[in-house]
Amino acid sequence: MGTPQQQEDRLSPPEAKWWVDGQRIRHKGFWFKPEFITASEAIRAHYTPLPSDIILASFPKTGTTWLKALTFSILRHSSTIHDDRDHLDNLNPHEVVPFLEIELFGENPSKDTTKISCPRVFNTHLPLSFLPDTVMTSGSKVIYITRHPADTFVSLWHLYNNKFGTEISIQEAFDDFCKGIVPAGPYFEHVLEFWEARDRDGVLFLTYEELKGKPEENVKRIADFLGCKTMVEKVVKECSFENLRGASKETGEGVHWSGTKYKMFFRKGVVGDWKNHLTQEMMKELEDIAEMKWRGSGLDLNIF
Ligand code: PAP
Repeated sequence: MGTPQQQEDRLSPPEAKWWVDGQRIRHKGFWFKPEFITASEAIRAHYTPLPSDIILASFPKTGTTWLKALTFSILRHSSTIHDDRDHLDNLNPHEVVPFLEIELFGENPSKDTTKISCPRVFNTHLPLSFLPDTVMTSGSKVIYITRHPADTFVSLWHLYNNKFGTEISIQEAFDDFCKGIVPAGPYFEHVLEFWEARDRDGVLFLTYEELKGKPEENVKRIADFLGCKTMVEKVVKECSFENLRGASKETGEGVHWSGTKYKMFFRKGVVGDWKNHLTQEMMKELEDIAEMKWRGSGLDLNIF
């Protein structure tokens, strides 16, 4: 018989090609490039979270870059945690916070992270169930950011159109998003895993929409969670969409490990852009999936 996932995997082969950039494998219910699955196993085997670690977790296109910038800036302008981090004027947020599954354990499966100065700030697109259990018991802090699924999808679709210089059919891309065959997908399960952990000590669950709506209040919330007294207004300004986008233009054609030019991480930065791209039927389909997968959990992200 096996687990429901094993039964499902027997019915449909756990391998797929996603849009334009190659093979994906389903592992424990989530779709990843094979190398990320290997890296996630290395993380579980070799990463020992410290109580001072800060882990920024997210599904792609939900506010990762912004959260990296904010955390970096909060620490830099903190009067309670000594930190001599460089300036975001010169660096893209992706250069200052490494991905656990890429720059660290992706490049070297037995990476020695003990040399990194504390507080160590890491980022991941892995689901909670792929991380070591000790992430939740070591006293380290996990901040999860998420975003309305329709805006997440639209942001992802634009990124891939830009990156590959092609117009991917929005309907086909949307169907894959709904099926969950996107990097780190399915989106709905990814969000649900962290939502279910939201009340645990050391977890902060945050939304892109909250940050856009009340940036000062939410930067303070992050700083309090990290135990920092910081210069809230300065952080908000330094990490504003306009400021980071402007800095990314000045740093030129820098390219992220994924082949994405740094400036592509700053497209529009608004809430509700999905209304310019999705039909009412598409939105209804997302609502139905959310209703089915999140029913009874209390999670709704203002979808209903
Ligand atoms: P990633 O997972 O590839 O790193 P991520 O940073 O999570 O991407 O998401 C990018 C989105 O955040 C983009 O949204 P859009 O396509 O709808 O415009 C990007 O514009 C937005 N974004 C990046 N920085 C900021 C910021 N400082 N303020 C608001 N939105 C931002």
